[in-house]
Amino acid sequence: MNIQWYPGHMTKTRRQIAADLKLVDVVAEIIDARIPIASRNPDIDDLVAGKPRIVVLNRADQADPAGNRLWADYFRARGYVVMESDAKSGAGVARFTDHVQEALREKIAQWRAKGQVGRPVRAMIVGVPNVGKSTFINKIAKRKSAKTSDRPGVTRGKQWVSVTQGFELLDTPGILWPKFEDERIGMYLAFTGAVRDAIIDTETLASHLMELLRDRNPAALAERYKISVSEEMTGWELLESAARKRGFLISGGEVDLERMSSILLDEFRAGKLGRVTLELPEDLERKAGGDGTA
Ligand SMILES: Nc1nc2c(ncn2[C@@H]2O[C@H](COP(=O)(O)OP(=O)(O)OP(=O)(O)O)[C@@H](O)[C@H]2O)c(=O)[nH]1
Ligand SMILES: [Mg+2]
Repeated sequence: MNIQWYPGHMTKTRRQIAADLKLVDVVAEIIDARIPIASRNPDIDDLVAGKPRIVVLNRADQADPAGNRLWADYFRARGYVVMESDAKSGAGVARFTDHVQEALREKIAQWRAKGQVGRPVRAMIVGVPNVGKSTFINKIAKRKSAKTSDRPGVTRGKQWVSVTQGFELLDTPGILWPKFEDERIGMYLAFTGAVRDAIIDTETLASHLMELLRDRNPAALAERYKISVSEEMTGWELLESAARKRGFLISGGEVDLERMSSILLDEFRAGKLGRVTLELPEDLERKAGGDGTA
């Protein structure tokens, strides 16, 4: 399976982000708490070189709470200011302002020393498509300034949103990178809806998701589809079993795997399969030999 999705406008966005960096004091990287590895742009360090950074584990409501804690510790241990949020309900977002202050502590002291009191603070919000950047900004600003929707590629251009006088946020369109170094990354981004479905074979994608859910949250899977789930079952077997249970049949007694696949993906995205963290820090260590930068 080869997933690539790098439309032309993303090249433009990267250029725009690089150009706008000089206008901001801090960069908040919004990542999906269910897939903190896959939803992190591997080029981000180069792209935002030297700016103070905040890592926001968004969609924390859809991820496993224990997973959220592990990831927060992981990023904190690497020197990032970290927060968890559910931008949809607004839980956790109010702490953003404090985190900005924390990330800018040295800067603010320098400004003060130079007599620059009341200097405005500007934060750039970056992340993959559909992770919740615009929703996060709207919740902080307490009004619907930025357009949001449950599909990737909604924000098309940059937009400044003023939170209070002297505190502004810059919304940016979601970006991906030209090449996924590992095919799993494209797949994980497709599970969560960061890349469009149309570019991937739905059944293959769903069978992989079934296997992950089998390993990470078998109880939720069994409960949702009223099927028995065991370690030896393949993703295809699980899909077939769920399709039968739901009565998705096509002529000749065959099961309609395509229909079941779309439903599984929709239900996963809608949070109906429980809170699940698909990637854990230990996956990185296994893969990268422990340096955590894969
Ligand atoms: N459950 C849950 N849903 C969220 C959260 N944050 C955003 N959403 C939903 O995710 C969808 C996408 O949100 P957007 O704010 O448009 O995402 P975006 O990152 O701005 O997307 P692009 O502009 O396309 O890059 C919307 O339907 C939001 O309601 C969250 O923390 N939890
Ligand atoms: Mg947006």
